[in-house]
Amino acid sequence: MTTPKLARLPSMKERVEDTLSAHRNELVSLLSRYVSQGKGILQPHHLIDELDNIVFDDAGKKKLSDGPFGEILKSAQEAIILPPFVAIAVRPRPGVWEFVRVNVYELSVDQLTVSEYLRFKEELVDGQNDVPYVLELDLEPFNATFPHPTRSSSIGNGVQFLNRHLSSIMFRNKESLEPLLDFLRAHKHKGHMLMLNDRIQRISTLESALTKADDYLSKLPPDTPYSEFEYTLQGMGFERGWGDTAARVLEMMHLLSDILQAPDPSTLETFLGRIPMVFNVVILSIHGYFGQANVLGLPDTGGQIVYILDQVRALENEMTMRIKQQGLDITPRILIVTRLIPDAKGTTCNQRLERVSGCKYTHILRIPFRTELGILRKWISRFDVWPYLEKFAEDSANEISAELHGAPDLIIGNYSDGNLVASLLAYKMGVTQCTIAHALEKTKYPDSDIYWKKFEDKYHFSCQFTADLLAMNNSDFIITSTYQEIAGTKNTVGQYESHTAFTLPGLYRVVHGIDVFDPKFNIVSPGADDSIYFPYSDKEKRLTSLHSTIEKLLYDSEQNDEHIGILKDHSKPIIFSMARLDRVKNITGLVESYAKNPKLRELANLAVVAGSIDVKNSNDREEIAEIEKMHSLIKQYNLGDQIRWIAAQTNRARNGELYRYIADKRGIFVQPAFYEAFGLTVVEAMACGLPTFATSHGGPLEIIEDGISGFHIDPYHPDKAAELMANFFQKCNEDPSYWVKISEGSLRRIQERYTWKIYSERLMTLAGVYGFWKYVSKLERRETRRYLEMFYILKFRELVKSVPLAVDGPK
Ligand code: UDP
Ligand code: LCN
Repeated sequence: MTTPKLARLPSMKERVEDTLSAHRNELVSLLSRYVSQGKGILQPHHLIDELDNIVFDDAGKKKLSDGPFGEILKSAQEAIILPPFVAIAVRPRPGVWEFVRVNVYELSVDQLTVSEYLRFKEELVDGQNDVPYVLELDLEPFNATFPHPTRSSSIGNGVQFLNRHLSSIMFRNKESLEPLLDFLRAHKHKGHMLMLNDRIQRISTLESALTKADDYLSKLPPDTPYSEFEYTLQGMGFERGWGDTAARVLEMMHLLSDILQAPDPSTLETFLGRIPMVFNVVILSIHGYFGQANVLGLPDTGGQIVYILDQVRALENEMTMRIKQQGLDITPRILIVTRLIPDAKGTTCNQRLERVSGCKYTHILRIPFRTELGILRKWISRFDVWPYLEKFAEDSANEISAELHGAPDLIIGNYSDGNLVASLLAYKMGVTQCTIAHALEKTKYPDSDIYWKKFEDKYHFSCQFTADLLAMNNSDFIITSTYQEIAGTKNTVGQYESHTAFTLPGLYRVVHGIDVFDPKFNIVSPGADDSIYFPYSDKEKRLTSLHSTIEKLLYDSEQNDEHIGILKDHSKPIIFSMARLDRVKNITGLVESYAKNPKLRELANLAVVAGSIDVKNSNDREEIAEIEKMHSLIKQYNLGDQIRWIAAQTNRARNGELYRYIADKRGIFVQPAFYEAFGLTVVEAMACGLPTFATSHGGPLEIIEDGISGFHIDPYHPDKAAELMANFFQKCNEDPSYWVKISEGSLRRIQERYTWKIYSERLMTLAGVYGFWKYVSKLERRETRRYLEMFYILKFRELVKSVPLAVDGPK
């Protein structure tokens, strides 16, 4: 019998060549149109649009678009045009890339490697350049032996994959269980052994000790406290950490027995998640005003702070509960380490230590930016912090050790600056590192890699992208709020994915910067504090006492620094938006699209909470430009009696009630950003039951199910977005139950997916599994880390020198 041969899929090159022979004229006509546009980058919609423009009969076009080349075009992410060449970056599915180049004059086709493609792309900037040695960052060889999933749908489920790998490969025989035994014997707290003592040296001893303990414990009443059998268990080789009662100890021991006999992924995850490993956590969030009051909406001060303050409350509860259930009498500690800003503008950001309200064991520890010139007194933009971070990391290491009387067990970095410092600290202290990006800037600014020099003065992306690469590779695990943050969607590139391969001409070329299939990636979404963001229909909890100040904010006729504009007709529903007044948030875009749609202006009013109203109150360059634009739009479109512009609001409880007040009036929330990494306001509005229209560029695409729990809008098609809103209001006028239907859809979505309880359970489990993985992947990825260290020293430190130090004005 002959074995049937598997048909080989045609390569990209073959597919283009096949099309060239089958539809030569059509393809040449299309490619010539690309080339005629001259040197440059074409975006996916340009590529497809040109297909419609070729002068061929419909059948010819259809053949081309349905054929193999059409498939390539549909998954093309960009094309580089350097006549006579067209090079196309094709992404058949999330995380998978191929590159092909056609010479349109000679009709020849090449398949390119990443490196060749990037080199070709560099010609856009550098012209033809034959330098044979360009620095390439390539992390692939270090990760080649690590296990990876291959399906795009597995991306972001790292821990499940790792558990499957560990239970099938690592624990396949008795010898391979040794690392688990070593790991259990390694647990100590302040010099006291936890889990196992010296009596258990071998797997076989562990097995028999577990049997003995089982016999003994199953005869005790299940709620017998640990202290009553502590000495007996100690004699068998067990120390504290298994549980607080006989029942819980037994349960934990059964999990281990099961793993020793026949490990399965979910038992392993539960067991590792319950081992006492995390008592002290350090969370780094450096830039901005990190405070508990009067800070939100200030420049660079937004969701990250809300996220962390909610996160620590949930985490402290989870840690306290787990430690108690582990039968330990240990007080957890969480330190949020941030920048101390002496000129604190009426906030507490000039205090060294501040307890977090609602927490017992969590503090904000502030450390100033220091240089040879002394301490920096003023706030500076997150784009300018790079020269301060190394010293900040050193100072933090000392202060953290003093506060915790030792090293933490887990370090969590936030945003590019926090993640870089987390990498320096975790490397130095040998601690498990978790990375949270919140927003990677690269995807927010199109072509900010290839044309990085254009952005450099304002944004210093050369430092930021380098820091991001260092941190994401140094980290033991990465938490993201959505799938798209890692690997995008079928048609769009993910934030992490955009760091896979790119080039910074003149600096270095990244050929394998990150692998989105790496099992270090996990989607763990944040929630919204349910004591502040609860449904408008929850009558008992409503903060009606705040309604008079809310009404003043919205309708008071006084025009001042806190609000301008008037909502003349109080009976109309309100279109509401709230964001920092950054360019990317596109609040001005919303105002313009509202202004241009008479039907929408007729049906609803517009109220936005954003930034400052007077440029005098801002020292942020982007915010100042947006403030000026807001004023000019209001004037140009004569919006004075249909818009209310309210300055940044820092009172969270009142903001919560404001969302609900808007819901009472059957309004909507709009998030119009050009790009939103996640979008906490979207979750907040939905948690209050306010129908939400949010950008399809970024996280909200995943948070909202279009037409069910809200609506997607495209900020690049503002007229369509305005029309969608107008139609919504019209439909609600005809049938008021439609508003309720969408409102209920939003509430359901939040309860199912976006809660802090789910988040904190997951995070603690991940800390356990990755702590174990770090321990058993023996070399602790040391090769990668040494390579990254070299890159840090040779490249990052040099780049930082080009960022000017800030100068404090007169006091
Ligand atoms: N926020 C606020 N007052 C403002 C603007 C924003 O309290 O004037 C809060 C908002 O409620 C949300 C956070 O700041 O909790 C913004 O988070 P989001 O994720 O929407 O955006 P980011 O600012 O992090 O980019
Ligand atoms: C930063 C952002 O830009 C937002 O999209 C996120 O919601 C926020 O951080 C919290 O992660």
